[in-house]
Amino acid sequence: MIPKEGMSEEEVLAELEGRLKIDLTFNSGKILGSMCTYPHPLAQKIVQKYIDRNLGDPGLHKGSRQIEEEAVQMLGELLHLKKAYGNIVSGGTEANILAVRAFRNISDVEKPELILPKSAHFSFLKASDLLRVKLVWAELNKDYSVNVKDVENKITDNTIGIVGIAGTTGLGVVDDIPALSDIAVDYGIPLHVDAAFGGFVIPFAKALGYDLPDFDFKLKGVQSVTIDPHKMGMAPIPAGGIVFRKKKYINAINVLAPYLAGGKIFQATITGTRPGANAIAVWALLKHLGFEGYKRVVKEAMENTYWFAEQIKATKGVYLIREPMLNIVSFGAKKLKKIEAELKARGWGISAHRGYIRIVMMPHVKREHLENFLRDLREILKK
Ligand code: 0PR
Repeated sequence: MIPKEGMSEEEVLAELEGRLKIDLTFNSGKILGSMCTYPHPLAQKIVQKYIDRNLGDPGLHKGSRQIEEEAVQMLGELLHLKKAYGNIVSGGTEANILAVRAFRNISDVEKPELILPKSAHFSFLKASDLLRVKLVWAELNKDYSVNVKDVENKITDNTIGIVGIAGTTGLGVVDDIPALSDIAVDYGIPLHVDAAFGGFVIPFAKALGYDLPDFDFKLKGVQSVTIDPHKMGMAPIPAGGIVFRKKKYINAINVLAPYLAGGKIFQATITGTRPGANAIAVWALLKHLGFEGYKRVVKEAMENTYWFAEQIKATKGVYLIREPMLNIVSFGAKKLKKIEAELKARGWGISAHRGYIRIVMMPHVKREHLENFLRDLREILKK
């Protein structure tokens, strides 16, 4: 209820402090199943400072718009693209919707179809519903990567695009993007790579010597990539990234906003009014951490991953779903629902809805948190 007379600032803050106690926080060490993390301190400062910037009206905030462009450009460079087109958006969902929208709009197909792995994130269901694009699901191999042969078999005259995933939501699997790219080139169909999670992991893991397939614009068939700063990029929510190889994709989704401060401007994003502060924070983190800074973050995450995977293998009653490729470890168990409930009762922030429990080694996840978790898990398994 809205009070007739407003409460004092202290009262409001005190009430919120009490009410929000039930939220889990990233620095409690209890959130192990999330793809978000505590935003980097520099990003927090920036959001506070530039909280009023609106990228929906870039004529007012010209500097913010330039910074957004540079952030997109840096994401492009990270993904081996010299000139990038795209936006810092609200998240992976919006980025994926924009890619499907661009692919649909440049095609002249009447009954558009999109081929995507069965492991794809549910954001594509939203894209399909909004855009009236039929989803054609490709089978997975035993290792949970997409079956490329099946993708090829499912291509028809109605195919407007193919999706590959670089870091699946459940298992962190990187599909065989080079093979998907070859098919995309052969058939003249654009390939979208959903690297919402993996985009801020794979380039650094590769530099650390981890053996991972190419997944980005190095591959000719790749026309767009989703890469989310608000996941492993440590940016505050909302901060997603969509990068296109060519301007024609942006042109295909641009909408004219004729009366704004900047004169006739175009918006390709779903959202109109949108936070400049978050895009500025992405720019700032890329500049501040640099390639080596992110590499250090990924190094710790990958080391925790392999250590934790070994611990799971050595624990009776649970089993690894597959060897980790990125910093995600998922494990199964016989009485999974019961184990999940008991872990949750002990305050662990995990989820187990796909037949396994997923642990994501985000930057806030430290070795001691994993040790505490394992202690609880082993106790529960002994019961
Ligand atoms: N693509 C992939 C591969 C994803 O994993 C996700 C989200 C998306 C797209 C969509 O991104 P947005 O949620 O930014 O729109 N994956 C996480 C998941 O579903 C999202 C998440 C994040 C869930 C934090 C829980 C959480 O605590 O698991």
